[in-house]
Amino acid sequence: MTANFFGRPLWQTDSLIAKALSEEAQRQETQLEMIASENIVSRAVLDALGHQITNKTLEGYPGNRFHGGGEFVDVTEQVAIDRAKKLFNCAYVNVQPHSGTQANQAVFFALLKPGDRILSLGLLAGGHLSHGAPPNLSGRWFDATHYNVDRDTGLIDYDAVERQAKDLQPALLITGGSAYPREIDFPRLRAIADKAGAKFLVDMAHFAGLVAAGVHPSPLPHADIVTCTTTKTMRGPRGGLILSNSLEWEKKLQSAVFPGVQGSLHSQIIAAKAVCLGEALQPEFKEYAAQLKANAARLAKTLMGRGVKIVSGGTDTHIVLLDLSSCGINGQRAQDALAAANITSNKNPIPYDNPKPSEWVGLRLGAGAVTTRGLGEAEMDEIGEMIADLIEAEIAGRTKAVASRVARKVALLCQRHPIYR
Ligand code: DSN
Repeated sequence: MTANFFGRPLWQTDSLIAKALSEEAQRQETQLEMIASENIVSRAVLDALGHQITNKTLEGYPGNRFHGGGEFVDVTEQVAIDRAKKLFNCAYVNVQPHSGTQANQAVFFALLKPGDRILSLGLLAGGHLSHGAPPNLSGRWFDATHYNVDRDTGLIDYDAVERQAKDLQPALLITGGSAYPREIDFPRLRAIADKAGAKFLVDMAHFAGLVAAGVHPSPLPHADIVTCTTTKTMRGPRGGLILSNSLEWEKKLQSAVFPGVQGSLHSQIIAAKAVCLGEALQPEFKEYAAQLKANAARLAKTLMGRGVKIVSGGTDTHIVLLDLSSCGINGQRAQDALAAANITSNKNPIPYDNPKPSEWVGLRLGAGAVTTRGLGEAEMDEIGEMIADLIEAEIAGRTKAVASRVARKVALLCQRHPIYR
């Protein structure tokens, strides 16, 4: 019985799940992944994720655990911490948050009391659910107000943020999110936070990889605390990080993560985070991040050349947010049209959009996964043309014919750029 338990691979023990995993692998191999929060991890990260280190339960921090037998997980966690400090040039790092949302919850637990006022970028303007959106715990437990972007430029309206902060005197000013495609003026927001007596949190979940590679300004010199995920542009395992340039919050943040909002850590994720952070310290990562930015900019340019409206008129990051408001189709229809040709994307609100997801008129694209796959600017031109063709076809009601032609081109691109050979 034991020999079977330890010896039989998944395909022998559970054909239902083995089939779903195999089909998912095939889907990833044969589709162009354009969801901005996705990427493709290295073989080395996958090795760590699938390792028996997952069996280990531990609470606490390296050298100070509640359970025995933690000496090797301690190695992985300390290496992850040291690598993250070096990568982001900061004084404090916690690598245990299970996600970006839990990293944010831990920061709230450390800095705020229930009912405190927070001021963050609104969800429709590209903010994140965990920054005080009404259905999220953060929106129920804190008194959240949101700032917006300028209707014409799509850029954060810093003067309006300053007025709001002055009136509101929030305990915490938050920036960052899921669909803001431009660089954020961190020094300006720091000054606004200081004038209002607020702490300043930057959630760099989406652009952390660009910061790590030095191709995007770092929020660390300006924010009290920075959070991020190790997925997206970091192209690592699912999970979060908390970072700070100062040790002022160390004690509070350590106890906010454990035992504040989490119990035991995810040992296999900590090991995979260490691997991903090690990869991000290599010169190849800088090349990837520079290419990623160039690819996103090229995609935006190609689409605009075809008359597709892009929120803020371009991008400084990996995100390209399409505004379909004048096309007569919504984000869902565009997402479905792209999916018919094996291009994966997601419907998204644009600034000032209808709050109902079924009414959203945005489509969010990201260049992370295709860049990791080895595609460059020439291929981004091709992809931009294909996406514009699909959107035009959807508007004209002839998606089926166009999608089958585009799908053949997508298949060729995917064959030329295989993953996990
Ligand atoms: N916030 C979601 C996104 O950006 O897609 C998940 O990270």
